[in-house]
Amino acid sequence: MIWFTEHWTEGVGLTVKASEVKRIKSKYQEILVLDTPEFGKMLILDGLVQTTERDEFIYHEMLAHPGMVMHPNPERILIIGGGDGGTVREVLKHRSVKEVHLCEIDEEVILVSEKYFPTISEKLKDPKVKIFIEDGNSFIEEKKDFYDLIIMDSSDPVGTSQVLFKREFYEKVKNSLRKNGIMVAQTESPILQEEYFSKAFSEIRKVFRNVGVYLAYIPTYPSGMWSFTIASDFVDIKDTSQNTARLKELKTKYFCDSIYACLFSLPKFIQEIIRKS
Ligand code: SPD
Repeated sequence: MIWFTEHWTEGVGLTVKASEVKRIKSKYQEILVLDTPEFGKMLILDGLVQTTERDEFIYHEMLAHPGMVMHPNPERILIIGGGDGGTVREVLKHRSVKEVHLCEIDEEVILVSEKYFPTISEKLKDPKVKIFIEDGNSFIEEKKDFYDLIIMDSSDPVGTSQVLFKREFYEKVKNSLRKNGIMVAQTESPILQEEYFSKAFSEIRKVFRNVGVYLAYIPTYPSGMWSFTIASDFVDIKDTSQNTARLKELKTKYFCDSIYACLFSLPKFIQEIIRKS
């Protein structure tokens, strides 16, 4: 048994007791799989927790479903990052989906997930899924007016992921969306990573006409309070009274109609951060 700590800030961290299952040095990062009594297996990239068997559903459902439900008919989906497959699994719960493209820079993440996280990666071999081992920032340049929903399932804004939090990247995302297209990105903790959160929001707002922020509570992510930013030029994302029949059909454990109805209800201090961004 070891004690693993993810350092959330200089003075705060998450520490878990675990047995080490696998440690791999890929071309891009160190991949660690731990087995913990409370959270089951945990996937860690360069010392940062990406997902755990116990709470992954919260993040993946909340990243995938709000945008999928808001879109009038989501057929072609792009996921950037997300090599563990959790977001793929969630988008495939929607009957309208014809094609899912997964663009992951590090093939090792996919291989590790297929081996150690079968319940998360279970849909990666679905015939609707096409996997591209590429840098999302370059991949997206070649696809114009193509996707209905683009989901940024990136790791934290360090190393190769930094570029995915910048205005130039969001411009490319917008060009790759069809009319009625929607983009959603994980945008870090508004408490412990306020600067990243606020910067991502302001960069996205420079590019898209309609932008909204919503939250979910994820125990193994810094502070537990996690933000997602969703944006579109043509869909009125703030109107969560649309398409609710589709929502009721979904088999989920966290996302539900009452969460959707008040998706954009935010604590006052977050409204304030957004106002100042
Ligand atoms: N600090 C954790 C942020 C991780 C976001 N991406 C997770 C990928 C899971 N599919």
